[in-house]
Amino acid sequence: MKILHTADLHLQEKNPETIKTLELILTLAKNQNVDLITIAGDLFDSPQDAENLRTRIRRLFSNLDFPIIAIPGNHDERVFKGNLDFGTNFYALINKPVECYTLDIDKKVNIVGVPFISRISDELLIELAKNRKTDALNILLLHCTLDISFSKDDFGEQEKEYFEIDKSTLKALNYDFILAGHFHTKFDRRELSSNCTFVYPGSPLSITWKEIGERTVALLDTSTRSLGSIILEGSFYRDILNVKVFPDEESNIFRKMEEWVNRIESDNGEFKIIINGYGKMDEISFSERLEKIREKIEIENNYIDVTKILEHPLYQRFQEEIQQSESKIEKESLERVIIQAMRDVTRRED
Ligand SMILES: [Mn+2]
Repeated sequence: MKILHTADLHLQEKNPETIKTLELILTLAKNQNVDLITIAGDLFDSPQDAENLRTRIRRLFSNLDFPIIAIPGNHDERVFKGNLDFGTNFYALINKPVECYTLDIDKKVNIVGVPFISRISDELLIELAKNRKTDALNILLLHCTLDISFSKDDFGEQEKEYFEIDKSTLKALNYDFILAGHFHTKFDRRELSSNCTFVYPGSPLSITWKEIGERTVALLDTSTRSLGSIILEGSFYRDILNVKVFPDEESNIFRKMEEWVNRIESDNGEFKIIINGYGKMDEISFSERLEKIREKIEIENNYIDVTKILEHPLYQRFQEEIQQSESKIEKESLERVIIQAMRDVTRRED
């Protein structure tokens, strides 16, 4: 059985890209012939969005060849209660502490969903152990913060503390796959043990400037136990190119920026180049050459012409010393430090 797994769509009435992303996911699911879609929380950005979008979503989630099952996350905790109709193929696992789901086509796959919960409890752990089936492939759906060294920024908003759970607790539950949500940044797969795989699919579109790069969903084939990511073509994403200029590297840097812009030109998103560093090219010529790129893209230009410093006798003496160094990286970083130091000194002299 094939499962397309996603989370954190954050459907928002005021952001049409979120609805478009859902349509792209449904199309991809059809093309991949999946048997099931799982959504591990935050399908909706807020209860108000769920209320306003429900009839549109009902049309999208009906007349499909596969079911869609979802658990509530911290953004849509209560929205599925009260017999509301989100479509004939849609089913939310809302019974606490856990709710099980099996598909007619494959009773050997046991899916256990954990609806919104703010912190781990003994009751939950007992129920998770109880609902694991010994003669089936066990899949856990979870909206959680795994105790791996992510930064707060990797999750939606400032909510790292939401339902924290550690790897050893999860591993001990002995589920084959943990299909998770809440971590937006990117697809992240970890082997918790030789037969327990944890995956964050990454949010399928960029919601803020924290979700950078092409967006993905996860695809699990239960018969081969293979789990990978697929790029969700056409989905809105943001990307940043950071470049560091260095004397004599100016043309290479321009080539790099132009190639990057050409590559993303047809993509759906917002893109930014951030330029730092120093060079010999004068700043006006540098900016003029940037204008051609800037027509298409936002550029933050912090470039500094340091010709004067490079010609300074003190710098040239440093240069001779530095040339002794074998490694190019070391040379460059030393030169950067010296250029910066000399800028500080000469600014003070002015
Ligand atoms: Mn989220």
